[in-house]
Amino acid sequence: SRILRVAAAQSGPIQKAESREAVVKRLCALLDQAHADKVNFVVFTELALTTFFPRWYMTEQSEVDQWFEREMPNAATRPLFERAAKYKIGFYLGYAELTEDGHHFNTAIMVDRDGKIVGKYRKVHLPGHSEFDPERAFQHLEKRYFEPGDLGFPVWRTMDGIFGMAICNDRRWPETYRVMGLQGVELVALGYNTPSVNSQKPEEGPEKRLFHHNLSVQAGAYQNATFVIATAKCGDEDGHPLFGGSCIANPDGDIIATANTEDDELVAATIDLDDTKFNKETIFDFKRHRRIEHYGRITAQ
Ligand code: CDT
Repeated sequence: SRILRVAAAQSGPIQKAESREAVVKRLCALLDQAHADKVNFVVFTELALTTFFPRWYMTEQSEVDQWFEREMPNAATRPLFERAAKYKIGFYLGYAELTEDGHHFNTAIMVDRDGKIVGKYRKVHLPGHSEFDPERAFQHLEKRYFEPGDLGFPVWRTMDGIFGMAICNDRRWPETYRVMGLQGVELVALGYNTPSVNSQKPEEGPEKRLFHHNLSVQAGAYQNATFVIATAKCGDEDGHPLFGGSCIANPDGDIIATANTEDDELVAATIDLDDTKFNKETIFDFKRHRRIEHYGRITAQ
């Protein structure tokens, strides 16, 4: 058996005016809780250091760039790395990345229990739009501020398992999980910021949206025989509600732990990575059962 104690470290709302330093203090408090609960690996959320800024329409690139990190760790996040390493807790952290050569990505990193960055993922499926849309109740400008990720969906052999990463909208696409599933992934870490209402369909509220979230996470876990840890940033950010529902799904597609609040909350579970084996070797033994001669359309234009 390969037992791990894992947690979704859910974030409550981060207001536009909140500093990185104040946010990192909150994330460190979640690490303290994780340490007290003997957790080995935590998943923070997407864009964990700031408000969900793609809801704001900006025209000045210098204003946009204030939401991005030029290096990681940096002065603001170093206390998080140090505390996690002291506790021997690995983590996933989402943030906006500005590269040395001027590229903008919605990024997540995997940090091992010694505080070393072992993996980086850049969000592939960017939802929303790139120009101000007066028809929407609120904006979702990810396509304006980010470029699609250029690293694919790798997996990493770390912390005694095979780990993968995805970010928010990626969870709705079966291809996300399958590309990692084909590499034997055992644990997918994922952070999200999802508005509680559909900006283009006001009658679609939190209940239906939480259903689609759970459906996507549970199906991805089951169909690829992997654990999935999905962590929200949630609550009311400057008048814009995001739903909670952080959860941990097992390789049978069951949700084994879920959040009760829309605030900072640690959602922990003890898992055995060897529990991925049965489904990987039977119903989802990809080598024996896939029929790729019929799947061409999936990668054709
Ligand atoms: N952050 C993110 O990707 N959110 C999207 C909202 C979709 S509505 C434009 C999501 O899929 O949850």
